[in-house]
Amino acid sequence: MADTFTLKLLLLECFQAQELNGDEIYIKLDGRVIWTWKTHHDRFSHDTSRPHTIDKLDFADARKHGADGWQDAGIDPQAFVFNGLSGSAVLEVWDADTLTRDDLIGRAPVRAADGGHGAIAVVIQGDGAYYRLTYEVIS
Ligand SMILES: [Ca+2]
Repeated sequence: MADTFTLKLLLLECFQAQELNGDEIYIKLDGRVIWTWKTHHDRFSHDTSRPHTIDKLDFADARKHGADGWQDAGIDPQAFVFNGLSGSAVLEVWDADTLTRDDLIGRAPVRAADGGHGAIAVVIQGDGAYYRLTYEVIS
């Protein structure tokens, strides 16, 4: 089949959180939530001195980085490998808010043509937040 590809999520890094207590991040692929802070109780922040905050989530090696260094993230790397995508896909990084509408921090379009380029890192930036999402496309 032409133009089908596999997306492998590798890493999400926070360089500037939007909120003081850390961002309640969730990630969507084509509108479907594929990872959420709700399940893992980790907020993202550049300042990991705050409780339950991480600045890196390594999907490929199932580990997260916080004040105590790298730790087991309790995830299955295979859950972040998406086979049989066709045409193009969109990754979105959101911050959940209790009292106001959730914020879309940014999005990354993923295409079959990205295949074979190794790890691709995109800046996810918006609403004062600055993240980097790294993934690989295999086509
Ligand atoms: Ca929030």
